[in-house]
Amino acid sequence: MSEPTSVCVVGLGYIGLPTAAALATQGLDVVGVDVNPATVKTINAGRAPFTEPDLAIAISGAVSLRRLRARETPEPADAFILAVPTPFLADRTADLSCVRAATEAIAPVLKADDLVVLESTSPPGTTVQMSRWLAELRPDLVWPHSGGEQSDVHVAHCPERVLPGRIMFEIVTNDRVIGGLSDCCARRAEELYSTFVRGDLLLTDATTAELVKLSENAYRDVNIAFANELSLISDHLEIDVHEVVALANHHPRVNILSPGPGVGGHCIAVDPWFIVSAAPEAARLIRLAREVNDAKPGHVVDEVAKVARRFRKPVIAALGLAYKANVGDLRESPAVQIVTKLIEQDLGRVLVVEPHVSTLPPSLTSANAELVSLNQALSEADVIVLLVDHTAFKSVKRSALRGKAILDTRGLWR
Ligand code: SAJ
Repeated sequence: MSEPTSVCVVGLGYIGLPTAAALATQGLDVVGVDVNPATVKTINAGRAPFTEPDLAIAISGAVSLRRLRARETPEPADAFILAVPTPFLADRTADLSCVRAATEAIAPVLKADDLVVLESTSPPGTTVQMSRWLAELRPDLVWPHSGGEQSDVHVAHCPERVLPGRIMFEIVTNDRVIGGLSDCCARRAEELYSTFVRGDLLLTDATTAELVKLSENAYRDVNIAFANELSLISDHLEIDVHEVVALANHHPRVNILSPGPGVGGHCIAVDPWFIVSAAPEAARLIRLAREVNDAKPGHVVDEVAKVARRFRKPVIAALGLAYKANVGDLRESPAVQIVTKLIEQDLGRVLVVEPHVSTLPPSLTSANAELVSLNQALSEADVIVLLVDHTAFKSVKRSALRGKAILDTRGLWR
């Protein structure tokens, strides 16, 4: 057994690329693989294909030192990390087609003593499934789901847990859970991650690691659902939920999260469903939390419509489109859903302010939403609905809001 010196990272998105950069920064020889030729070209030019603090500088350094190169197909390496998307299907079960495609891509270049780590957030049992798929493709090698400690190739799950906006910091400092298909698999993965992680590496089995990751996001979802349910109750009672939460949080053992317009992003709004589909009868609270959070954008639209009816031809300004504060990521964003529904309801002209993007997504452009500056929105709007607590919105002067109907879904202007 020897420490890995070369790593092939499959999937160069929000997790794979920072991981590749972190490994390369520690002096490992890293090849990153992505099916998107534009991503490969951008990285090989020393640039980052998306915005994340400190990523661009890490990529440019790693590429210029020839520690990191991007390719469209995998190359032989000591270790393989799969960081591909695992979205959900229409029935809310996991779509594992990218994991399957990644296993098919790496299978031809695998050899005895290699390590394969699945980082993608996955339903319980996926790492074993991945090992079975690899065994079908490479029957010449012994795999740990059947060969145990004696396997030729080592297979483990090491779920990512970094927070967008802090990825480059957390990827190094967070503790990591490593689930091996055997003890030996877990220890081999530990060796790989110890090259760049300064947090603790906690070893377990693969299915436990899979459920740990899903539980982390479901825990947050359930707690946000509690806050969002309180906001519905407070609206009903015509009191300010943000004041309720702030005052309740003065209790030494209470820490309610922040209510908002809904839960977005590609993790917290998705992962709890993997638990629900693994144990539908048992996962009652987790399912209900998802339903509460998914219903929140509709409630915000109803509230805006109520207020807009006070004006003859209202101009409605939506502040923020991103799924959360200070990022430009619009994936699964409740703000996008809300703006789309406001336009569909034809309540009036809809202005959108999103300082973190330069263009609106095509669905909103074709629906006639207008991307405007904060100043234009503040001067033209009758109704202002604050959807994202971007720092840029915090400093809006109270005088600029005078005379307008305000719906502050995040409590930023309390
Ligand atoms: N939100 C609220 N109220 C809150 C906190 C969040 O409404 O009090 C909303 C946000 O506005 C956003 C959504 O929830 O729409 C999710 O935001 P987030 O900051 O809670 O989480 P993500 O999706 O950016 O990242 C999460 C993190 N998981 C946990 O904190 C348990 C991150 O550590 C994971 O690595 C990431 O999911 C992932 O990739 O799984």
